[in-house]
Amino acid sequence: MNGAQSRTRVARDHALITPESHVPASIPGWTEARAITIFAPVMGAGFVQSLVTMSAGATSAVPLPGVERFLFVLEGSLRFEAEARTTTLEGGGYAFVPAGTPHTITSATGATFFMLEKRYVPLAGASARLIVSREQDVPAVPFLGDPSALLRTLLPDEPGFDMAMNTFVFQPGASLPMVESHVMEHGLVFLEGGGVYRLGDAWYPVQAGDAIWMAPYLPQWFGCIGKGPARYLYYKDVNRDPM
Ligand code: UGY
Ligand code: MN
Repeated sequence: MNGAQSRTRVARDHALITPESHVPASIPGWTEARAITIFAPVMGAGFVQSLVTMSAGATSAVPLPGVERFLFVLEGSLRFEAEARTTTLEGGGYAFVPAGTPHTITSATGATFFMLEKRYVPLAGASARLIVSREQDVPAVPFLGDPSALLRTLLPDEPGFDMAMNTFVFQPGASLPMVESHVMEHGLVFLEGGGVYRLGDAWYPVQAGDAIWMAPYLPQWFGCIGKGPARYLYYKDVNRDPM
């Protein structure tokens, strides 16, 4: 692909952002860190999805008031500190930080991670809590009974949580069992392998590093094509009245 070509596509109800289109920028309040803002409210998404790279010695800042944060390490190592506990997070390590919870993210040697932030939607009598874990420690469940499509639910399905973050692993030839269309929106990143993603009436070849935004009700389907499995991480808004 030469410099005048890109697989990136941006539509009213979906977007595919591929690595050759990435433009990094500094993040207000952070040091030694750069982020590519992959999706943001300015395009119609209800969240901000970023790809953050920390250099050695980097430090973070807290999100805006009322905003919750999820991060998932792709490469390298970072130090996550919150509620008087420090954890080293490496590939597959993740943290969910409820809105208003003080925390710091630093890296002594450098790290690249997925970050998703959204304005928390409060619910009377319920609250979210800090989660620090690893994808490797979460049980994989066959999706709608299909053992060739395994789902890991990284956050608790409790009323206090208004977001789900899941990973999916599809074996070659496996697919979503139907064309989904639902009120929830998605922000997604391919971690491994690839295939074909149907977004509305368009069909896109996709691979590791690609990111997809799907607006509410966008018809969506994925089929894993290739010699190895495909794995993606995705966000979904959950547990709130759509009215
Ligand atoms: O949870 C979901 O809605 C999921 N099955 N969607 C997707 O992978 N596009
Ligand atoms: Mn879906």
